[in-house]
Amino acid sequence: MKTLNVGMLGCGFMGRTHSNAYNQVSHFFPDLPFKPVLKCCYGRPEDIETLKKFQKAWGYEEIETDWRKLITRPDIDIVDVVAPNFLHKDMVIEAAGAGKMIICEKPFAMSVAEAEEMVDAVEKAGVANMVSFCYRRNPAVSLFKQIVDEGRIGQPFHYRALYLQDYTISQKVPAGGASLWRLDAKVAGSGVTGDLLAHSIDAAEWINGPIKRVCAKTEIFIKERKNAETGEMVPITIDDACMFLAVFENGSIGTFESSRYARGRKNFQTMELNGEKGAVYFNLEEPEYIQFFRYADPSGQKIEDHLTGWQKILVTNSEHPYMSHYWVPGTMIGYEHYFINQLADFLAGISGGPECHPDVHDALRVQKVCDAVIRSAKEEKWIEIL
Ligand code: SOE
Repeated sequence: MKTLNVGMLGCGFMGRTHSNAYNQVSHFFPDLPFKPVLKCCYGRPEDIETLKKFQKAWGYEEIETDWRKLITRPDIDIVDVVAPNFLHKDMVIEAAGAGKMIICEKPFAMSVAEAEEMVDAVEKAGVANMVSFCYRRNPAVSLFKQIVDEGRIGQPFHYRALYLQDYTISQKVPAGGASLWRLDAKVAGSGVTGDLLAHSIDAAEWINGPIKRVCAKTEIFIKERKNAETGEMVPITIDDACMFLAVFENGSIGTFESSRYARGRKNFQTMELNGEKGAVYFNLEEPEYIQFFRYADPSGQKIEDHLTGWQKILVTNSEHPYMSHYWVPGTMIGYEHYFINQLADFLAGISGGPECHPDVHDALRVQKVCDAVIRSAKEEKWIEIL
């Protein structure tokens, strides 16, 4: 087994999910020819105590408070970008320039212009890359895609996605700072559109093909918050909620809704596709199930009769995506395994296996839809995705 040294750029929530994946991947995917080594992790000098705790918790050999130094170290093979969004562009471009393999968290960039620069740099460098849209690697979501690819839905008519949370309802929640940078437009780029709908858009385009045009409405419910670092009241400019209509290239139409004000919803993500021959539904609150309605078989022969209903399929059998790598049928895996699965796909890709997606090109597509959504809401009109 060849070792691959990882440089982790960030030590927050995503730093933890990615570090866990590097530690676990060889246990569950022992046939991969690579073994990741957690070589060095980066955090800001002002976060040194957090960084040291992070190092200890996940087993990094070293720490670094200058990310540029970490990227240019000759012993680093993979640069993993899990820092706040505004840093992605420079980190990815410098990592590409240094010839490193790149894994980058979503949203890939703050804008299409940034994403295009990043794609150019990665293309020029010809380095292996993956953008982390982790929900694709939930086995039930992968099975959703498989059902569609097997022709079991037929002509698609409706795609419907929700992504709802409720953690910003209180006026007392501050903006900015280490844990709430997602509310600060300069750091996050956008609100729920880049943070949550990017996941829904990635899944939708993966499953149902490219989105052609969108028409959106966004809202900011609390217009001012205290900045966590300065204590001053600051205007809030990121979208707290966003709804948009979409037209797909395959002729189907979609609705997407996201909010951080959906009381009772913590990380509620659903997707449904209704077609001529069948329909599929996924709900992240029951992450090991997929629901499937069969009207006709792939040849078009009608199956529906007086006993037909929605089938609730427990996606834990060894023939289901990824599940042969885990426990026995009927036992569950969790959120952290989506990151292990995506890392396994990345490592398989660099070992001559199937090309790993989503890559920077797929992420640029998602960024184009996100930017069009924000623009559509601002200009109150339909926007074409070019
Ligand atoms: C916070 O809103 C967050 O952690 C997102 O940044 C993730 O992408 C999402 O999957 C869970 O919620």
